[in-house]
Order: sequence, then structure tokens, then C-alpha cells
Amino acid sequence: MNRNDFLRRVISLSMLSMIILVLLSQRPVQGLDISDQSVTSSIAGPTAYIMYDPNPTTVEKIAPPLNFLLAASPTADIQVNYNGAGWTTEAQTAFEYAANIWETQIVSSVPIVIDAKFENLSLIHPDILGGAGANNYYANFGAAPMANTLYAVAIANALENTDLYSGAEISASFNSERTDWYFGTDGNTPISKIDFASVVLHEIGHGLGFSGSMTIDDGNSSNGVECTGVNGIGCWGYGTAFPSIYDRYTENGSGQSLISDFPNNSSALAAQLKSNNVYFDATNANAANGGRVPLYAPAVWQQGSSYSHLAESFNGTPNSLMTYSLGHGESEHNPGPVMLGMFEDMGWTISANQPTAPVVSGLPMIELSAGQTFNNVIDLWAYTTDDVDADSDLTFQIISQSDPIANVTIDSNRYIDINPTDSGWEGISVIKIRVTDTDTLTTDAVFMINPKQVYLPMVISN
Ligand SMILES: [Ca+2]
Ligand SMILES: [Ca+2]
Ligand SMILES: [Ca+2]
Ligand SMILES: [Zn+2]
Repeated sequence: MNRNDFLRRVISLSMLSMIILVLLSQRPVQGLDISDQSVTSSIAGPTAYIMYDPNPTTVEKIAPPLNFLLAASPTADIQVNYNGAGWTTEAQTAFEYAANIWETQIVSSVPIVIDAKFENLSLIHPDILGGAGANNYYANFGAAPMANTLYAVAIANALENTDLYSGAEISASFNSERTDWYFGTDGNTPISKIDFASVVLHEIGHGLGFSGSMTIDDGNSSNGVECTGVNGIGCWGYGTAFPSIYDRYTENGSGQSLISDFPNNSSALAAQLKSNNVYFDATNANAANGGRVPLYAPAVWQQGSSYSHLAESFNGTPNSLMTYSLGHGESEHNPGPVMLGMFEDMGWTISANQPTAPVVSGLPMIELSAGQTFNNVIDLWAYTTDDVDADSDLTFQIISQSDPIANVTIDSNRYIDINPTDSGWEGISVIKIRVTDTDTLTTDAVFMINPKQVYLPMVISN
């Protein structure tokens, strides 16, 4: 067995006993088939909620991403199982709308399947609008960017270009007891309604991996044991020895890592999680935010809200979708740049950052008379640009010549030479060039060789 298989087995063995605890303690609203849990190296993630905000400081209306509005091609495929009651046509339409937004924001070759249902989340708390989580986390798969780190299955699938988990990637629930849902998709949420599309967009975000593993044990074994069963102990890892990729980037105000600088299963860690002083610190998130990203870490631990949301300071900004609550009349139809930056740091490829093929434009027509040859007649680099590569890193080829007698060649991966094999040739040839970048993206372009035209002056007389 290779190293990865070995590590996977180690995880599965060490976690087997913890899995049921995780299910009981952190997935109160989701009924996962226990047989799913025998999948090697997989665990159920926690549910993160979005809460009703009775008193938003600003009633926000945030427009969808530009590329979605411009009908960009989807770069991912989200498939939804509408389970149980409550899925009216308008509810499904609003869900599809939110899924379609995500399909233009992230890149995955593997379909992302969501099990969605309405259920009585008021049994947990009447202010819970929805909850969702990844159905599995994977570590040490072949394409994992960081070793010994848990990735939400949708990220792992995208990185691995394989569906690692036969079940749905995400489970999402919405509160069946709320009578104030707005199922429109126009963002014109009435002032007494909750915008369902915003809630779905938020919850899909959790399922895609916007969620950390840290929690504080409430000491109540009747609702499951979160850490060691000791009240007030903070822990991470969903019962494994591995943090999630989200946890890898969290720190306190002094820059101390929550996983490295505080013991797992400790009251010291719990204190950090309630400090109002927790940050996500990683390259792309920081670039989007202009500095590290403050997370929601109120003085009283709120299971499903604390740690796995952006700080309240993001309300009133384009990044408010992943704050922990949403108020009447609001519509937030955009993940926002901070969340997308965090996703990129966690292993997602963001659609807008996808490499693009080289662009070739304006290749000239070449006029050639019998007996002529040309050396370096076109500098291909002068007509080519690429998002990433320097001209010298691109590869130029001739892939067809309509009249091969023209004998066009590329010199030094840059210049066009023309040396007709018949010195009397004076014809037409269409030359097709292919440019390949270091991402193996290609663009084809053509130029033409024509006989030299001799224009006789026209005499105008009257
Ligand atoms: Ca799957
Ligand atoms: Ca909010
Ligand atoms: Ca490129
Ligand atoms: Zn949430």
C-alpha cells in the first residue's frame, strides 16, 4: 500500500469510534446513513447555520457576480436532490438560482450533489433559517495540497478530478416552520420576508468548505460529546488528529496559530474561540480583504455560528453573505471577494482566476512574388499575449498550410520564414498557426500569403 492508502487507513481506524459521536454531536439536523461512514477516510462534517437577524444594521441588497449576470458558462455542475415536502416550483427555482451562481464561481469537473430538505429547525432554535455541511472530509488523497489536513469532499473531488464519495457531497436543511420565506430571485425581498436564495447561497458555501472543525464542548453528553466530554474544552479535527484546511489558517490577534500554539482539547483553545479576536490569515483572503480576515468569535460560543462565519464587521460590505445572520428584506446574491479568496486558499480554483488561452490577433497578410523568399517576415510574439506566460514560454506551431509549396516554417519559436519549394510559385496559401501556453491551452490563428498585386493607376478623365 502506498503512503496515502496507509494514512487513509490510519484515519479510518482511529476515527471509527468517533464518527458516531460526530454524527450525534455536530449533525443534529441531518440523518446520514451510518453505512456512509464506513467509507475509508471519510467523516461527516458539522452543520453551520445561518440565523435570522431581527435587527440588521443595514438592510443589504447585494447584486450577483458580474460573470453570472453576463451568463458566463458554468465551471461546475451542482445537482440537487429535493427531498421531502415543501419544494414548490418557486422554492426549487430559487435554489437553482443560487446553485447557478456558485456554478460560475468555482471550478470542478466532478458534479457537486446536494441533498436538500425542509425540516423543523425551530426544534433547535426558531431563528435558524438553514443549516448545511459537507457530508465528508478527506485527507491525504493524491492531489491534497497539504498533508494531514481535512478537505471538504467537494474540494477534494475538484482537486482529485474524481468523485471520492459515492454519496451527495453536501446536506442542506431549511427551516420548514418559517412563514416568512421570499422565493423570488430578483433580490427585491419584501421588508417582512427572508430571501431564500441568499440563505441557499450561504448554505452551499458551508457545504463547499466554508466551515472549520473547531468547537467547544458543552459537557452535555445527552446531545453528544463534542471534544472530550468536559464542559468548556475547545477542540478541532472532528475526532481525528487532523485539522481542516480552514483551521490551518486561523489565528488570534497576535498571530498565534489556533492549531499549533494552543493544545487541542484545552480550555486555552476554548478561550481563543470566544475572544472576539480570531482571524483567517492566508494569501488570497488577505489580498481580497486588504489584511487578514476577522472571523465571528463572540464571547459566548454559538455552535454552528461561531468560528465558521465572517465577523460582524463585514455587515454592510460586499462580503456580508458569510456573516452568521440575515435579516428581513435583505438579499445577498454574491459570495464576495473575501470568501472567494478564502476558498482559493483552501484549494478551490476560482472561475475568474482560471487560466485563459493565449490571444493572437492582427497577423498580417504577406504578399509574395515569384522568386521571393522571406526570413523573419512575421514576429509572432508581436501579435500574441497571454494571461500568465511570457511570449518566450509559449509554443508556436504551424498546423496546416493550404498550399504546402509556400513552405512556411517557424524559426526560433518566433519568426515566420517563407521559402517556396518552387521558385516560380506565386499563389495563395492560408497558414494556420497554433499557440500553446504552459497550461496547455491553445489558440489557432491564420494568416494568408497572396501574390503581390500590381495596381495600375486609374486615369480619371472627363
Ligand atoms: Ca459524490
Ligand atoms: Ca449579516
Ligand atoms: Ca494562458
Ligand atoms: Zn452560516
